[in-house]
Amino acid sequence: MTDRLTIRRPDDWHVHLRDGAMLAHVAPYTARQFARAIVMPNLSPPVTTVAEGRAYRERIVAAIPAALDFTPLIVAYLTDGTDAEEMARGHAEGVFTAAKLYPAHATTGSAHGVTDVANIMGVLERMADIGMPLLIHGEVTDHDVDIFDREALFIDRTLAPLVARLPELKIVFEHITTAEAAQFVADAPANVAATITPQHLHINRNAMLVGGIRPHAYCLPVAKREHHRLAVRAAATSGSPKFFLGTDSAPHAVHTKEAPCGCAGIFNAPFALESYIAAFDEDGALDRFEGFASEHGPRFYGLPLNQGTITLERGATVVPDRIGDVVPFHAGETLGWRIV
Ligand code: OTD
Ligand code: ZN
Ligand code: ZN
Repeated sequence: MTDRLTIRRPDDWHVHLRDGAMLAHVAPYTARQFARAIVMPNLSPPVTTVAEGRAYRERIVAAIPAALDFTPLIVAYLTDGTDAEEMARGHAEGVFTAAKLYPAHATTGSAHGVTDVANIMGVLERMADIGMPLLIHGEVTDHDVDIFDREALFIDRTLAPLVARLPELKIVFEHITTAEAAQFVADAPANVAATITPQHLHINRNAMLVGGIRPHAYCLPVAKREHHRLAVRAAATSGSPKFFLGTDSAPHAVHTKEAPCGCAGIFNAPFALESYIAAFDEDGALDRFEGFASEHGPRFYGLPLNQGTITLERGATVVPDRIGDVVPFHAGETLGWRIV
C-alpha cells in the first residue's frame, strides 16, 4: 500500500479568489497548495479589459505572502460586446491566459455574460487563430429546462455545434458534473478538455437534500445523481490527458449561504489536494494522481510543467467547521491524507 506520494507541484485550473477582504482571506489557501491557478473573472464588475486584468493580478499578488511562490493566471470575462482586438492584445501581453464564456445568468456573477454565442463568434475565431483557450460554464439557462438537465442540454445545443464550427479552438468544459459531459469530452478531439472539482468526485445530489437542506453542498453546476458522480470520477482517474484539476473553490460568507435564497458555491481551497487524493485512493488510482493534478493541465494550456514537488502521506486531516466566516467543504470531517 502506498502511504506517501510525492508529485510535481500541482496547479488549480479553476478558482474564484474574489476581491477585497475575501481575496485576502482565501488566496493564501490556494497559494499554499498550488503553484499556479486560473483565477475566474466573475467579480462585480467583471474583469473585461486588459487594464482590469492587470490590476486584478496586482491585487492578487499583493494578497499572497511572497514566500509562497504563486502565479495567478488571469482570465477575461466575455460579454456580448467583447472586442476581439482587446482579447488578442491581452493574450499577447501575457495578461489574459484565457477567456471565459458564462452564458448570461447561468451562475454566480454571470449577469453580464453572453446571451448567444453567435454574438461573440468573431472573438472566438480570433482566439482560435492565436491559440487562446476558451473556458466554458456549460449550462443552458432557459427557465423551462430542469436544473439537473442544463449541462447535458448545453452539449447538444451549444458545445457540440461550437466544436464543429471552430475545430481549432482550445476549449475547457469547466467543472463537469454529468456522464454526458465526461463522454463528450472523452470522444472530442484533443483540443477539448475538462476540469473536475473535488465536490463532484465526492457528493451526489443527496448530499444537498437528504435529512434536511444543506446549503454548503450547493454549488453550480449542481451535484447530480450517483451514476453521474461515478462517471465523472472514472474520467478523473482514467489517466486521460483531457481531464485535469480545477477546484471551482467559490467562497461565500456563511450568512449568505444559510439564507432563504442562499448563494451557490463551495469553498474547498484549504484542503483541496487532501480531498482529491482521497478519491483517487478509494479508486485505486494513486498512480494517476500526478497526471491529473500536475501534468494534464499545463500540457493542455501549453505552459511549462512546474518544478519542485509536494508530498502527501496517509494521516488525519481534521477539517474545521469554519475558516473565518466561511464553511469549508468537508467541514467537520477527517480526511485520510495530509500534506507533509
Ligand atoms: N459555481 N459558485 C460560483 C461559481 C461557480 O459556476 C461556477 O464556476 C461563485 O460563487 O463564483 C458556483 O456555485
Ligand atoms: Zn461555472
Ligand atoms: Zn467557477
